[in-house]
Amino acid sequence: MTDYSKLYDAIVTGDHRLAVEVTKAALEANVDPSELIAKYMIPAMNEVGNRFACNEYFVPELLIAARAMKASLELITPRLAETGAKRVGRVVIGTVKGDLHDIGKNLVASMLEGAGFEVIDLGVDVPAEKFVQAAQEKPGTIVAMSALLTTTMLNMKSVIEALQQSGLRDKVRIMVGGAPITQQFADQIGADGYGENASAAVQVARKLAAELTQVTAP
Ligand code: B1M
Repeated sequence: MTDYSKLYDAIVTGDHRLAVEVTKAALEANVDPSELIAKYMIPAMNEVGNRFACNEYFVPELLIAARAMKASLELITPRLAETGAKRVGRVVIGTVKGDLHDIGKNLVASMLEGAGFEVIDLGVDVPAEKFVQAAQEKPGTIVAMSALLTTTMLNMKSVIEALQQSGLRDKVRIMVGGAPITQQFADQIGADGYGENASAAVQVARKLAAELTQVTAP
């Protein structure tokens, strides 16, 4: 693959115009969009996070880097969702209450759509009741939660408890993910699956959708 490292630089420096320009050029050259994400875009956001952690970057820099990342993803995600795969299940996805990070969640949502899932995106800062309501309206759903903060990851547990209290726990499958989440944490809070990244999330969702088919089979 041609070197598109300018995309990395554009995101780290928050240059959204350059990010769009390089992304367009790469897509015109038929570069695999997943490779652009894995090779340049996620490493760029990690670098931004590192610079933030050592006080080299502050919130404004995070915001302009996120704007560049999103500008590029806007061009890429239609390609991810364009596979024409047949419907394999339904996912209700959201970033949990108190948490505004949505880049990873959006990426997971697009990859799931590309894999044939119907995706209902509840957005960010989603309270437990909203997940419950969506699960009520759409039985046989995978409830997918994202969290990026150690302070908000525990809200995933609240959602699981709320689903239990509403009598819906057995009718859905629950998957979790996000930078601070681990398999151990997922097991601790009683989730059914954990995805380390967007492609792992698709594998987990496929497995959970197959389980749901058995649960809802006559
Ligand atoms: Co925030 N932030 N941020 N931030 N931010 C982090 C998460 C942080 C690690 C930075 C750092 O300190 N190094 C840190 C958290 C520390 C902690 O909790 N221990 C942090 C902080 C502290 C904060 C604020 C508190 C800063 C402040 O205000 N002082 C604040 C909190 C706001 C809030 O949410 N209430 C804040 C704000 C922001 C912005 C709004 C400025 C911006 C977000 C913009 C947006 O999303 N629209 C932002 C950003 C950009 C980041 C970093 C730099 C990048 C996040 C990102 O988009 N990564 C981040 C540092 C980092 O992660 N290295 C950081 C790229 C994305 C593709 O990866 O989201 O991990 P990620 O998603 C991955 C996987 O995790 C997984 O798949 C994705 C694709 O591979 N995945 C799932 C995600 N969800 C999944 C769900 C699944 C399965 C897999 O199943 C359901």
